[in-house]
Amino acid sequence: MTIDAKSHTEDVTKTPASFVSTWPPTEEDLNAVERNLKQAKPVQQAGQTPSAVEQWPEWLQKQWVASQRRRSWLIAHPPSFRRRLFSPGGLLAVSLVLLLVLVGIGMGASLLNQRGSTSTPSTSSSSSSSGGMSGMSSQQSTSNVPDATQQYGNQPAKFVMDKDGIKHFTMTAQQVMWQPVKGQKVLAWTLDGTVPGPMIQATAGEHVRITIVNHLPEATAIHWHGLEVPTDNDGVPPIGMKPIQPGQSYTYDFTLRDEDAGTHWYHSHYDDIKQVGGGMYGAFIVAPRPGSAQYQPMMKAEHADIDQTLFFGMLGGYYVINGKSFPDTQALTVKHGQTVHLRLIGADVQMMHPMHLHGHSFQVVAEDGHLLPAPYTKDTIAVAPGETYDVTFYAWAAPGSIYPFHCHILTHLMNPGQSGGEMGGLIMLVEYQK
Ligand SMILES: [Cu+2]
Repeated sequence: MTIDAKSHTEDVTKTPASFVSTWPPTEEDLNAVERNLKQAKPVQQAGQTPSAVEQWPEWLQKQWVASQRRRSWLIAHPPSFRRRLFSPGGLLAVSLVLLLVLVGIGMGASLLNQRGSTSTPSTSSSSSSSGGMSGMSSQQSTSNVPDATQQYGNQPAKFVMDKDGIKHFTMTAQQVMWQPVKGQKVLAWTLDGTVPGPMIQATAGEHVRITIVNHLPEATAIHWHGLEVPTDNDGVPPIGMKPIQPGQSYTYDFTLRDEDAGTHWYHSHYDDIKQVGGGMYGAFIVAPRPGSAQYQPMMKAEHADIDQTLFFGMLGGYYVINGKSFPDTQALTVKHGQTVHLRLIGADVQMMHPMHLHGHSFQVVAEDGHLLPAPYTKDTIAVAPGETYDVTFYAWAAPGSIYPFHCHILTHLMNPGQSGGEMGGLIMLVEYQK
């Protein structure tokens, strides 16, 4: 308190005045001071501020003025008014007014909610621009964002062979308007214009270069999730690299180790909630090197007639498998007697998705790309953000059979604007050819 007093004292005292009993002075102290002043110097009552008060430290004078103002308010609002206000009748009147106001606010809010939940996402306005975390990212006008030219992602990543014989991939970070379901466009943050981005396929032991060209309106960086690369290639600015600014490009350069064989992925590691939640990820599949310790076991465990990569996440308020919501998710077409290898990847920024396959059990053969010493059998597997699972199953059923593969958090089986009776979100169908 003395520090406080000092900082406010300009010219008079640096210590508490003797006429106050507590420090800082209470209202009672100030009243007592005022009474003393009245008794001692009646002449000065006519003045605005008694001269004794003028000699006080400035902060004490302010308190005195404040107490004077409070007193004049009390005079303007006599006790009878307050007594009426706090009488049973007065309280009843006040509570009635409050009740009416609250009911009014509640009705307004529920009207707004209704409007929000029944409207479908706008096809071109900023309301569709909030990415997977609606409300968390800043709004952006999407009028200049081009429509996606491809309907599906997971296409093989393009590469050239550099003069030194090294495989060199190039991907362009760009925004597109993407349709999770036909007719509904959402703003997507992509690599090469698709959700998921291109699939990088390489073999352990290979040296790769990957150039990211940034055509986004903000900086970015790509992280190689699950690969044991040097820190300056890990893609988490400011560690090891600076963010790739709009208009700039950056080339990652690393060698895949034998231990990197398996199902991995890449994703943005800059403004991640917006960029990963907006679709900026893709598969990084590393085949085992022939002759390595991983080769025989992996080829045996993951051998299948069908090899499919599935990303689970959210995009612009939609629950998506490979960027699409049911009924627009791509069906998995199988023939009776085939074996199927699914690479499941958790690309959601906050939720895990327990994926359940109807009519079949599957073998979990690898987790986070690494082969399990002993596969285990399940029909539901929770894919948490960041995880990958390799599962295989035998297509035993009769030609023409159809089985759903879906998230078992049932609120994830709806698209914005759908009611409980409709199906959407994280469902895809396994369809047997006839
Ligand atoms: Cu889910």
